[in-house]
Amino acid sequence: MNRYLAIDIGASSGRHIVGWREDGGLRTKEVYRFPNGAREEGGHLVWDVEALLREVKNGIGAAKRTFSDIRSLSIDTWGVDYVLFQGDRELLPVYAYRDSRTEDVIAQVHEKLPFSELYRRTGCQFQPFNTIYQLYADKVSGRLDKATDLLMMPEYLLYRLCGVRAREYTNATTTGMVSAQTGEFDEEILKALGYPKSLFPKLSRPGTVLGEYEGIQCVLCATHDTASAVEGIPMEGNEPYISSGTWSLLGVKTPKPMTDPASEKANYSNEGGVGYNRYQKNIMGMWLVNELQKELCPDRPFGEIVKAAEASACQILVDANAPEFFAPASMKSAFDRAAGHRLKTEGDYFRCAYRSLADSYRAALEELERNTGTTYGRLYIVGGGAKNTFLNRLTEEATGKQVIALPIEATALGNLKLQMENIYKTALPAGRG
Ligand code: LFR
Repeated sequence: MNRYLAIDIGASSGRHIVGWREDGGLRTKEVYRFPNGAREEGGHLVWDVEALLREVKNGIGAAKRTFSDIRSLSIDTWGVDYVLFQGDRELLPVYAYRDSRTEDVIAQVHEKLPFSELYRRTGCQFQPFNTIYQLYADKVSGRLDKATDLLMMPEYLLYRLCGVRAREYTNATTTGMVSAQTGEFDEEILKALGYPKSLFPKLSRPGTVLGEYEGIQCVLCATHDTASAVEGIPMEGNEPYISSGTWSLLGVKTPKPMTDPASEKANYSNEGGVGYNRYQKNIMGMWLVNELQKELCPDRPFGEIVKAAEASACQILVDANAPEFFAPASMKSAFDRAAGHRLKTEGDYFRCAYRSLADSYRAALEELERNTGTTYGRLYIVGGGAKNTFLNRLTEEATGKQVIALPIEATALGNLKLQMENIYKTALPAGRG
């Protein structure tokens, strides 16, 4: 039997899922799961990449103990974050995207390249944490001068397994520096911002076989987790989707990037897919709920939280995408401020969060339909958030669409799909070791 291992790491947890073909279908088994999160160090939010690598290896060990016939593996993670090498192997501290270090440099980037120009070139939505801004903070602080190489998070983890440094297309499109026309890094952008060209070589496509770790082939999947999620949705026709996790990514597949002024105004992104474009938008997602839970009732199971939200009569809606929710010291206070007064019960906070999310899905879908000129009947929801039947009902009511909530690990499925389709290709010499 040929089995394949998907390692899917999100900002708050990671999982190892083994998949194989059986009886004409795809069977999967989760073999390992671990928590993830940024921690504070020297006044910054950082990722502990060595700890992540240990977890990646622990999970591979668990997979091998469960199955002796694993043919290949791949890793996907959240987008935008990267490691900088200093010298051959040493890393500079690895910052997490919720760190505030880009605040002061965004205006400087836009002075050199106005956002409209960037959007026209890349189609990448404005997010204060896009790699393009993080790198400018590195430039200003002198870190970029010290950098000998750059890899995005999943590329780094794969490199540590198989010794091959590759740059993968779907995740590169989250940097805000990939040309919507050519699908490669935009040299004019690099030049205008003074980023060394040597850090941004040619991109590899999902499906490239890189090398080997303990007898298992290491493959590039669509290494941006959302790209893998979209690839993993068993969809009939082409309908909008929400990949619902820490973020809710709402979008639709389009043949090509759409970089017109209406898309820019709606702040829709164009991110790389496997043979298509993802026209999509970041919505704050379960981050709101998870942060409220941490603060209000860390020990309460989610089932009870949802029940309390259902029982509440709170009718307040807030703008779920307001920057105040991005990294507040207290999520509870952020809700109080947005509501204009203190909410009364725990249930009120969660109801407000869920209803506000559903309302932001409605608004984003309206923009999507207007900009694509297409009316859709259905909305697919995948990821952890798809299990929340209360939120699914609110979403159906708010959007008027038929919600098809699939409680599947779509990201892992997409990751596995690319491996299964490409494992028989010969290994490519994909870069420096
Ligand atoms: C989802 C995701 C989003 C990206 C955000 C930050 O996990 O990858 O697509 O905008 O994380 O990287």
